[in-house]
Amino acid sequence: GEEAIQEARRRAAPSVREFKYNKKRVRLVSQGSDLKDDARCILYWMCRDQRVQDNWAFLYAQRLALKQELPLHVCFCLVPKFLEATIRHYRFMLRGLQEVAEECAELNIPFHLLLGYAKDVLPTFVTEHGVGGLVTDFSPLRLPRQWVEDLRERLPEDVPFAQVDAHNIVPCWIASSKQEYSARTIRGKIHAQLPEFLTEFPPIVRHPHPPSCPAEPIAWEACYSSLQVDHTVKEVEWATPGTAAGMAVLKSFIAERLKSFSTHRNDPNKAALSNLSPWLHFGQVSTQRAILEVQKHRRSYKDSVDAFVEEAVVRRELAENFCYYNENYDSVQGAYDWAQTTLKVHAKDKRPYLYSLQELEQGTTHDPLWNAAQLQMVQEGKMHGFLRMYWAKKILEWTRSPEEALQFAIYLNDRYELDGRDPNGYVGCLWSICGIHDQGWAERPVFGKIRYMNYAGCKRKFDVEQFERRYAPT
Ligand code: FO1
Repeated sequence: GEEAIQEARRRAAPSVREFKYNKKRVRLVSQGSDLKDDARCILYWMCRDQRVQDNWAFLYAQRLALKQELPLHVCFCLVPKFLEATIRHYRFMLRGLQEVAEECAELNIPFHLLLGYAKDVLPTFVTEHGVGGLVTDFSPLRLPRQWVEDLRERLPEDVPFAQVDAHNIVPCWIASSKQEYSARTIRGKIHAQLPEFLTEFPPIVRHPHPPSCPAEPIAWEACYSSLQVDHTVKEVEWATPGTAAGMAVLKSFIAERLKSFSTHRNDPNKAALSNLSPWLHFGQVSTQRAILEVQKHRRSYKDSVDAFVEEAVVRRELAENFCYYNENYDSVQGAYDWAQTTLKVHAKDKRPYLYSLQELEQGTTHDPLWNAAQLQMVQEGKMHGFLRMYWAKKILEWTRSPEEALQFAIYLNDRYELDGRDPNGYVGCLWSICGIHDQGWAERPVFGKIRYMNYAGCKRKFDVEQFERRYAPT
């Protein structure tokens, strides 16, 4: 069956020893010294890419360890809070990490769950374990970039520290060296580099050099008491955390939904989406793996495969590019001049409705479609992609200013969506409210030249009432 095929593929894939690793995926955070001959292990600080297989950062760390004939350790630094994340997100993440820890144990690689920020816990860990090389993964967001920078400043000077973009297919800093204007300007750059980077992964192998000390057992339930997060936003039932469950969703997407992706992905009543974003956000499933698997069906479903590559690669990597090169990625100042100007011109326009954050959060506006979308997000932790645009644009229309609209949209997205707190989320909100990566449209009240969407337009596209019936207030 499928497992035997997977196993055969793993055996056929070149091993990490003989594999020619593309060093463009790697950059040095700090040089270290060549004289580190007292090294006792290599450490992968896992952060964004929370999986064992299909992970270029993990592979780079194992490769270093094999070359130097050293044990390999993996750690994760659990921070007490992260943006608007709630217990919904932490449980999803920690259950996934539990699977990572089990898989690491089978591979002779100790996994350490460290409580606190990297800068506070890793310098001691590095010294005590004799870490001779540190590898981490990459996120373009402000906070994780600060974590890396803070650690660099406190790390013993002789320890080389490398960063690998394990999330993107084309590494973010290679895809483009500047902020791209739109999908049109980045698409060609991404596609030109796919043959080089969209390659099969070698497997992480059972590590031949045993650790000098075994990993201390992890008290998974106890670590929840270190968190300072809201416990009222509950876990969702439909999304089982972890790589195995995420890979099963990928499989069901290919078997059941891929065929209608090109035709029905904008219909919130149809099951046509991959639904992978929670697992992709936490790195439990690699986007590159998803693309490699989906592309095998290009002969049967060419339009769907192309549409999926456009969304999962081009649009996603455009979002990474925006956050990486624009320090105002989550504020109106991040928008183009034309958009900031047009929003200012219309700042005093009368809003047809004005809602407070609480009214929005509870889904008690006059618009049953908007309320249903909001409830879908609150109850299921995932709003349909098409409705995300409508949802955010109405927040612009119904709040006092674009600044307030963006603040509310990001707050709600980060608090309820399993895939919130992600470049895609910020870019989605800025696209809807501030016209980022979009063009100017016919001028109208409140929106100015920002693209407008309305209820009547939705009605033309899908059965709005069917969707509204699905999400009644509880
Ligand atoms: N990464 C960590 O290294 N430690 C954490 O404690 C942590 C919590 C966390 C909570 C919610 C969430 O959405 C992501 C979280 N991440 C955490 C992952 C990661 O830092 C981010 O997903 C990326 O940096 C986003 O690009």
